[in-house]
Amino acid sequence: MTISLKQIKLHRLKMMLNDPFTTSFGTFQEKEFFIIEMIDEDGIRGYGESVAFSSPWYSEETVETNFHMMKDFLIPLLKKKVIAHPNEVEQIFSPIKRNNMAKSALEGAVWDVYAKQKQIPLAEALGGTKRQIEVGISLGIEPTVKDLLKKVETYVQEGYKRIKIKIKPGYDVDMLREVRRHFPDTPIMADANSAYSLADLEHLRKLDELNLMMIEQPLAHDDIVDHATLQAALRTPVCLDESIHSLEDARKAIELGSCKIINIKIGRVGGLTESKKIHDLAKEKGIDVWCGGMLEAGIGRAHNIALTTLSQFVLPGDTAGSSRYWKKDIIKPEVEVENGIIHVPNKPGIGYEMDEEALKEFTVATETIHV
Ligand code: OSB
Ligand code: MG
Repeated sequence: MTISLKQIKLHRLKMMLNDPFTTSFGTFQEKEFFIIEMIDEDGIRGYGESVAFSSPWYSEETVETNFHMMKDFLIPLLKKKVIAHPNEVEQIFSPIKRNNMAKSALEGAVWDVYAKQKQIPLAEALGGTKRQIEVGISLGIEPTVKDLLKKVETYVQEGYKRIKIKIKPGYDVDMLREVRRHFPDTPIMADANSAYSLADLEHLRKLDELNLMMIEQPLAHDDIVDHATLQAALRTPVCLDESIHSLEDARKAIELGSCKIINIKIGRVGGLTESKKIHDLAKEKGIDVWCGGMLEAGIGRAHNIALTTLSQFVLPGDTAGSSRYWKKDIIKPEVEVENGIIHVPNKPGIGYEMDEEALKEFTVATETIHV
């Protein structure tokens, strides 16, 4: 069996988050992104989602650069290609430097087509074995600690397996101490999105009293050297997010001792194939991994669920239920979280149907390309 693509549709969507989400970089409530629909010669449809944001605060990619890369460089590379296995897509895209989120959006759709052709769940195609996954939730910066405590209470009650809290200078140790006082036994972690430098080392050391699962990306988005210095000085495990774009980055970070944990985001590392490679290396080296989130709609969420079924995803990830983000998601059924658990769908491919009505409602433009 091989994959021969006939058509690729780039659907540009605009959706409103239920609640504004604030990080150390700013607040957003509206999300614009691409859903990729690939149709093969037998009419099988595979879906991918680009996780790039409208502005380049998290990484250099944006919705607009993704469109440019997909349309003008990446899709032309797929033209007239017969693909035997989705693992080959990474190689096909290798003439193009970086732009991992654009590559990943397309690669994810190829994986979905592949699994649907074989009539197996995407999780199985990836080599995942878990039938259910444990998930946590990521909470943005709140106006007051009281607001935050209320949110933590809500999601602890709902059964989420860990609570991640965004931090920034001035909203960190004291706030977390307060959260810890109210929730002495809850698995809690903090995500700084690069808001600190080594000059804050003494301050960050205070986190060691709070029994946090980890601190995520405390230092620069492109650093693995200072993180090694920090990790050597902290008992709290350091987890890298923004700094890891590839298997090679992961290898170097592990060798340097820059982290004890890696957050794998499919888009950030260029796709499911690279995600699997990082997972396998982490497993070999005894590094724990978990699946990070990018405020995805249902298609991206489905890919995250499938990836998380791999065995070294031993820590709960960011993949909360659809309703935490959206009044209405674009898949049927929506992603449901019950007591912190998602049951992995066993239908072929991503295991969720596109909700065509919702897709139409949220689409602002579609580009159809024949391949
Ligand atoms: O750093 O993990 C991050 C959201 C947008 C961009 C970056 C991050 C996040 C989150 C939320 O933490 C994850 C989610 O709920 O999807
Ligand atoms: Mg992060």
